[in-house]
Amino acid sequence: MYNNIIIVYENGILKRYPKNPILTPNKSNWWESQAVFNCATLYDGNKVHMLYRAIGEYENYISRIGYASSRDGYSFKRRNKIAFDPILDYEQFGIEDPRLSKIEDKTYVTYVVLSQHVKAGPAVSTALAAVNKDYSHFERLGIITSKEMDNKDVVLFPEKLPSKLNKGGKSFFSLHRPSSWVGKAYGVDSPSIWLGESSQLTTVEEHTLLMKPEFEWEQLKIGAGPPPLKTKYGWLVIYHGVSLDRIYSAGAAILDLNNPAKIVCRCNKPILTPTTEYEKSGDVDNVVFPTGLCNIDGELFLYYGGADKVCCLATAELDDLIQYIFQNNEI
Ligand code: BMA
Repeated sequence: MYNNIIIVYENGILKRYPKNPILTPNKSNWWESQAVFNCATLYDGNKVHMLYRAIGEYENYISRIGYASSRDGYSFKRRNKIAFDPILDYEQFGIEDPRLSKIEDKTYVTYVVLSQHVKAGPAVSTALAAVNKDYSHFERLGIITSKEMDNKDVVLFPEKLPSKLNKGGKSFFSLHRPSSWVGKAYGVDSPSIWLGESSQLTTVEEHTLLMKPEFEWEQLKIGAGPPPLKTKYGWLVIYHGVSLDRIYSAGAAILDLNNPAKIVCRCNKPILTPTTEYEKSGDVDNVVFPTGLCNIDGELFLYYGGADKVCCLATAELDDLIQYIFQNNEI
């Protein structure tokens, strides 16, 4: 029904940084000369640390990861050297879309790997690495999704939460998007966001369907954006939703603080949708792809990829965004 129509969605509550994009390709470094996008961020109370996906050539389209940091959240200083390079077998076709979480005082990055050993069948998995304090060393902890299927958009909750598996205990939780878990057996018609529970960060033992596409602007598929952010209202989950005509927008929901399987509130409108030139036109057109979220003194900084070409920023007061989600709640 919507196939041939370009739908223009109303824009949300976030304000774009007027000096967007905040990072553009750097022609003097071969590895980031063509595109820099989909950046992970982590605020340590002093600095915003950023890992971003970088493309240096279109022949093989292999992604690498660069590092940048900022004192104010707006202007970023980049390191010249590649921060994280695909060197292992399972990374050999690239490492993409990092997401940063701090858990029990350690920094972790989940990242998409395109690997040879899944190339004959599914091609996309997610791996985990622990990151040292100055983001110069990545201790690889292996692939954390099942090798039998494509699974990306994996993000980790920053703390352990009450377990469903082990009464009275606590577990690690994650969000993930198994592409093939679609159909009657799974209760969904298109790729959806699942909640994972586990006793270790490197495996998932229990899966619960959390959110499936509900609205026109996310009808094709949805996937988690940045790791959930703890607020007094619940876990703030920002995700991407893709329409049938392949417009990528950002959506938002709030999960119960002690039971992340419970959706408190879900916004029926996108909170940000491609509108500007740098979101509408790039290596893949019409893409807003959120991957980083920081709360800096009550102001939310949402970092996102624009059209698979540049890194961008949009901000909102935390309370305003929460109010907007409640006002447009569909649950
Ligand atoms: C997704 C991922 C993202 C990308 C988006 C839009 O499937 O590959 O890295 O930004 O598509 O092309």
